[in-house]
Amino acid sequence: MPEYQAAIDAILSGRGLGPRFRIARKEFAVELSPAGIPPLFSAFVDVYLRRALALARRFELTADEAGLDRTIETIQQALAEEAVMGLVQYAVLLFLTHHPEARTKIKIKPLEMRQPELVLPSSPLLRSLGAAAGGQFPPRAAAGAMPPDGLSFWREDPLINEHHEHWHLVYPTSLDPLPPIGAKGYPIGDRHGELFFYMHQQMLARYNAERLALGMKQVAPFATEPLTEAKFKAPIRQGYDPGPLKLWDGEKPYLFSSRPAGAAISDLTLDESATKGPNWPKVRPGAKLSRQSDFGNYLFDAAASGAYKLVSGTTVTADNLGNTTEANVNAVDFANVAQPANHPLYGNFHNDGHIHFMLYNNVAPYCVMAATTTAIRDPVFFQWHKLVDNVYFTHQQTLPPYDFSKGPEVTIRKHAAPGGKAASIDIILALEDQLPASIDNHKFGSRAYNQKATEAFGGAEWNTDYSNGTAYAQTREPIGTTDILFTEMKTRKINLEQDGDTPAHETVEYLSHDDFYYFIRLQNERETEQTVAVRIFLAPESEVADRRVWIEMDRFAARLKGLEQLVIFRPADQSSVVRKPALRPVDLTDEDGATREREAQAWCDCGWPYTVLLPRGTKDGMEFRLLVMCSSGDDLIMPDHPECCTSISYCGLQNLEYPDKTAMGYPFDRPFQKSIPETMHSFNNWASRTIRIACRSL
Ligand SMILES: [Cu+2]
Repeated sequence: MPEYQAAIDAILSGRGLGPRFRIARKEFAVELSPAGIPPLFSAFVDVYLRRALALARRFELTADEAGLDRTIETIQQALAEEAVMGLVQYAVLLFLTHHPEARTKIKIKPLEMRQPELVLPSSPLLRSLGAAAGGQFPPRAAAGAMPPDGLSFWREDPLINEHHEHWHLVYPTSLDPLPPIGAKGYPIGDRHGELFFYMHQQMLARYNAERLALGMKQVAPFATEPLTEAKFKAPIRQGYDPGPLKLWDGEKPYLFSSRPAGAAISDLTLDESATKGPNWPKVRPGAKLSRQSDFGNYLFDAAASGAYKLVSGTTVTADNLGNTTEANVNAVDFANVAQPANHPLYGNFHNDGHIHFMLYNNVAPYCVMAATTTAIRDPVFFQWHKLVDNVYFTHQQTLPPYDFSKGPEVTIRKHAAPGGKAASIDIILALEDQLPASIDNHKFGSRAYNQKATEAFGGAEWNTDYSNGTAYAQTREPIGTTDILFTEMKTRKINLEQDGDTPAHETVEYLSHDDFYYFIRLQNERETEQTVAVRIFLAPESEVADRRVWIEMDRFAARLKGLEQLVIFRPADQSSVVRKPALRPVDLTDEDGATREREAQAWCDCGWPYTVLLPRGTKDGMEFRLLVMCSSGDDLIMPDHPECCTSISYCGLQNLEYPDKTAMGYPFDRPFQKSIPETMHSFNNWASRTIRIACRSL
């Protein structure tokens, strides 16, 4: 087993493979001439992805028939044959993500250990911190976003980038006729298209919370409707220079190009077929920006009208619209032809966008938008995805509002607070250091402890307001509560490839937060038992009326006995959006990065990093609205074996249906009958509370 791991580590990192694969670090500084660079794999390019998926399938068959030893040989052989840099590595990642046996025996190392050169900050440490601290931006940095905006700490967070990489591995843009769910091969995940939209929408909501904290507006879409060629060709105000970032794949280092401020994208004219790459104008349906803008308009038409006018007989759903926008095998115009320029009617809008940005001037090497591991570093990623999200939003706006009056008969108490804010005595927060290490000799984290802790807020204390104060367990241990959550900027070292005996590392800054816990009080108004789906969301207080800013924080099922007054104790690290096990700073600072938490791997390793569960907030505390709403327990059916991963929000369940029957983003997935603030106040099964998030290190 360790041999497999070493072999795979070497393949995925280029390390330890002998001189052929080793490039002295100093050579990284030499920019290779474009002609000397082989084409780079991009998961946004269907000809490549199709090949990677086929290769992953070959590895899977080999593993099943001849074992993992033979699979490693097959991988080595593929490496020797493949001209496109990184393609075999991507196939290996797909194989390791999806193959049951390989997944338990071989770990995919964290991105920053696998490809440390790929997570380097674009500009030296603390530039973005300095920006936020002074409330003004530092002098033009040597690299990074141009002009700098103080958000590189977030866009360049190694774990957020790894999340994005990993999500696209779990939900690859499948391009071939698919085996049914549960069968071998790489079936498209259940509700893939809808999840594609939703996961990226949530990234935007989180990005916008960071922007608002810095006094910026929400991110603007790359272009507005109606889309035109001229709008697509307009200069892009903000550029991006990846700085020292480089990709090490096989034999050569790969330096990403930068995209200067004010540059524009253009029709794709580059023909890389001489280096075994694509002839871009031939293979991309949206190679011409006039086509790309048409495709976008057709998608908006479909979203607004509910019908695909170019394809008869299919009604628009969030799922098929997501598939068609991405675009993948379940796109409504997928022709199932083995030619690269598939999707003749609605184009390959989202993927072609990535290609236009990675090759904005038709000169290789590519910009960071080429790779799922690096794309979100570039501010234009969010502008592009805001446009993609506008397609989703346009569809959602056509849906009839929900009738929330039929919600489950549970009560969460709340009241209005001055200035349009909200309070709720049933949404209680506690920080780690406010919780006793043990209660009545029961250790923190034990079932008995949880039981005792919840007793402090129930029974005779049911009506007491613990928004911010101290409750007492029946054995008198104090439990503090809070109305403010804390974040912090921290640093850690990334170990780079060594040059001879000299260890090399780079310090990265990253956002983290204090551990926190929810105590949620729910009153069952029914005399009979019922199960409810508890949904927790967070939004910047100033924007609560905008349904697009709500960030999903958690989603779980709770069972209430008849007329029960239930207190739920819920640690934030159990969140359904978070990748498990939750990684804390202590798990990230280890010199070789090999803590038990980091090595653990299952389907659960898909999800949002725990360190960035909370937006950073501001020095003095930025106001946010925390919402708890209960919907019918019939919607959220989690499999009941304990091994089963609960990181369902962005990942669903492997080879199973997505476990929540409601639309993704529910209840924010469509217009509201009344305003959102009014709705939150109107129903017993909804409550919200204004809290603050303060960053200690600003
Ligand atoms: Cu993506």
